[in-house]
Amino acid sequence: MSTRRTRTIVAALATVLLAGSVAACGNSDTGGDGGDGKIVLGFSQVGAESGWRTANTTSIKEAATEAGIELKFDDAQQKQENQIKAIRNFIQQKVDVIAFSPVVESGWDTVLKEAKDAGIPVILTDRAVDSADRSLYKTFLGSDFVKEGRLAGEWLVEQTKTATGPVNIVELQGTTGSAPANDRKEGFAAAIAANPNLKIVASQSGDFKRADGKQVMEQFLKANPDIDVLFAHNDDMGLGALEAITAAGKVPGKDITIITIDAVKDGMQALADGKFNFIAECSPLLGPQLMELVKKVEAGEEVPARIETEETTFTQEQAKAALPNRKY
Ligand code: GYE
Repeated sequence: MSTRRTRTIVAALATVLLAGSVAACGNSDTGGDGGDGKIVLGFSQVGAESGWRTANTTSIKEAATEAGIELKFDDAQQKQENQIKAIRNFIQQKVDVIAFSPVVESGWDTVLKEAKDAGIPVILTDRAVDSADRSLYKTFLGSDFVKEGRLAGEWLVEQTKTATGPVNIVELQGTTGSAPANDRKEGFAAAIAANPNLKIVASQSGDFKRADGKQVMEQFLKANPDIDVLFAHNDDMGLGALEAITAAGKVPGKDITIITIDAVKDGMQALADGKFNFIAECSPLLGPQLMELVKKVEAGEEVPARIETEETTFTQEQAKAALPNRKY
């Protein structure tokens, strides 16, 4: 008996138990599709908050088409309640596989349990959840955000090793409660602890967005006359902050050292132009690997519990060299 058929039966049984009525014993072996045999993937995306996110969405849509997978795509506009709604819709539509990038880490157990009870495998992509029950999802495909923060911090420690006085750092955090904001903060803080001169004097969320990055940086500049370093959890907030820094009469990349994460094209351009000083890469091109995983879990194959994305870091010189071939 095929896994998909098994799942269809499990789902049907769940329906019977829930509704207390006898579900029709359909002979369809095709999950939630229109009968053309394609695997149906329900994907709930965080939103469209950054250049990274746009590149990630494109990668997923293109890879689904390439793999012959029918994609039901939902944009949650950075709201957890929208993601939960989308996942419930996918369950109702009996899609074959659900994948999503959880906007925040907490609060997913109930809906994940619903998917499990319906016999629909779930894949986490890009961001993790903090659920203790590891049986609620098959795998997590994405970056090591703690490492990204640590690489950013280690570079700064190296640059400032001869500093004799305090080095004042401001931090633009990503979306509050999100895995990349929590982890990048943690990795960076751990790395800079190596040099007691390095101090975070202000740290606030800019929600991974350009406009918010600009606005929060304006406040930072008003409250702290002596900012030496900006650590932004993504390129977009760093790009927004550039405007605030210039408007305050300071030269980005010189008066204020700027470190970001992602390495999307606009960020790489700012780095090559000398406005940023260092970027830890975070790859958004997760589509092809995700589709491979979708096929495997749909077929009932075992997959590794964690698949980590490979990434690097860029200095200004390295950005100049890499820019011409940058895909996103
Ligand atoms: O760094 C940021 C985006 O979850 C890795 O989300 C992703 C982050 C990325 O908004 O730009």
